[in-house]
Amino acid sequence: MKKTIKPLTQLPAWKALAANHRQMEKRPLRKLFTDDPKRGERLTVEAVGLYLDYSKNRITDKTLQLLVQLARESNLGGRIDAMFHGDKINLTENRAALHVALRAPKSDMFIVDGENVVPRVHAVLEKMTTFSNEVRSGKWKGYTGKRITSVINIGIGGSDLGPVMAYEALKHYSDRGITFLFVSNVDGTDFAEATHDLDPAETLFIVSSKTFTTLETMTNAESARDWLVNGLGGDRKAVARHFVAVSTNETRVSAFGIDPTNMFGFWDWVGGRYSMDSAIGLSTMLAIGPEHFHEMLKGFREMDEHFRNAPFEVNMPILMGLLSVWNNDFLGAQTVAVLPYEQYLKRFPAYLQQLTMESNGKHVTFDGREVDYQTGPVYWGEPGTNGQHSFYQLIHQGTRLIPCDFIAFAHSLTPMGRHHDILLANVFAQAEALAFGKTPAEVKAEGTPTALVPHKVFEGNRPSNVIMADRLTPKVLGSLVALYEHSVFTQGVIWNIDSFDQWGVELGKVLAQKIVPELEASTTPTLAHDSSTNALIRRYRNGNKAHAARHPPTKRRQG
Ligand code: G6Q
Repeated sequence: MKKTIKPLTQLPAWKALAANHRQMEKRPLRKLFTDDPKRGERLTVEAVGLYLDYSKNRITDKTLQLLVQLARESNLGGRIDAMFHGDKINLTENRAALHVALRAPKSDMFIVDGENVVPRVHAVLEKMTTFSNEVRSGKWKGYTGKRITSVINIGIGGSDLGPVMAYEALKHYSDRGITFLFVSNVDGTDFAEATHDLDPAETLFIVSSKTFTTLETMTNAESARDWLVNGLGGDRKAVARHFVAVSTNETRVSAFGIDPTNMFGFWDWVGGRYSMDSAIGLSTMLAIGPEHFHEMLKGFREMDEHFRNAPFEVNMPILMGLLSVWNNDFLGAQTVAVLPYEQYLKRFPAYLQQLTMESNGKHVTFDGREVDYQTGPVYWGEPGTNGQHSFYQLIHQGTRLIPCDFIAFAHSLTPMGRHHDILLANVFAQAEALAFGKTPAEVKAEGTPTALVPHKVFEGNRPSNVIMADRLTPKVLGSLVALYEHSVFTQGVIWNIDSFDQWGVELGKVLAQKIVPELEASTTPTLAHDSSTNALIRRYRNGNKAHAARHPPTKRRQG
């Protein structure tokens, strides 16, 4: 039953939070920590192998209590139940958002439109397992009888960012006898560079596309098919041994020439950016093996259960989501920096950019009213310590407030001398420096010349979370991703927006489809865009014609 909720800014908890924020101005982090020596142990939560220290946020116990009240007044509990019950919570697309079913054990039930989808999920997992074992063991042979030594995932957005991130994150566990590559950009350079040194006879393509209509993916898949067939003597039968598909669209997969027996399915209730643990993770399973993949699913599942069952006050994704709302809407922070102190997580910020910004970059509520508060912040980041020698300056001493999520592990997967102690010393030091800074008195006491004092002062009072785990395992990665998925959901519920649609990507796609024929036309097209777009199109066409005149096709082929 839909519960009627007042507009967000009319909720009692929202108003109380605004008042609480005014009081907080007088209570910087230095004072909060001095007043409460146990704060750094108290404002923490531990669940499913992850430890979150959120004590360095600009909050008091009262703030926390009000944030939890805000979650209750926003019916977060009801919305969580609706998600897990397979309700069509993606209202604008009239779909369920049931990614939690992707990691359900066989014994669980998740119902969509009256059907338990768990058996279907496990049937696909079993098919992925058989295929992965065959490729990894060398049983699966290419068209000329050679084993597969290179796998290229062709996909974009949700059909790329998760697979790339997971491959990089779990490389330590991967089969080093196979090279994994990811082609997403329609810029031909992406494909050309990926295939540069590869032998088609040993290459397998996974065409990953939920719809199997995405322009970039289909353009790359067609180029891949040409490259493969030409490289193997022109026989199109070779496609069957070198192409598999991950999709929901069997008709289009067949039309492309991929045997549907080599298609791995998923469903419309899996959003692209929530799909890395579906068949979209086929490249991940090929890389790390089915057992590790199942461990990753277990990590997701444990976080799902925690999210569904833990009281709001000790619920890690809910706390992270609420703190993000606080920083964004009350402290006015416009971005969040994600800073993993783990080289294997180098693609994690890019992955989170889609998860967070495509989900919560919305300006109207479910019922189409324009919001009068900020929604999703900009996510960005780089692995530490590299960022320290570049953009951290602005975080420490710039004029903007940038909350940081630091992610660190107690153990390195590649222990080497003192490296890990130095790495971890840095992450702890950064969170400490951001929170407590350095006062003018402290700077003066170091004998700093008076004129330099203002330059060396660190205001501090900059909020951060520190997320720690024992080591980066497949299971921990699953829990970490689910932590952010549910934190994003929590924020979307508070803001009363649809976190599962993405209409904002449509307009550019439609306009590009209109411009392609204008660029390719053999005669000068009539252009009806604005003067800027018209001029750019003309400039491109003129440049191309001049280039073509200088390099006629025959000459280019010889070159
Ligand atoms: C993700 C979005 C989007 C999508 C890509 C690829 O949530 O829907 O990033 O994943 O546009 O779509 P296809 O998988 O259909 O090619």
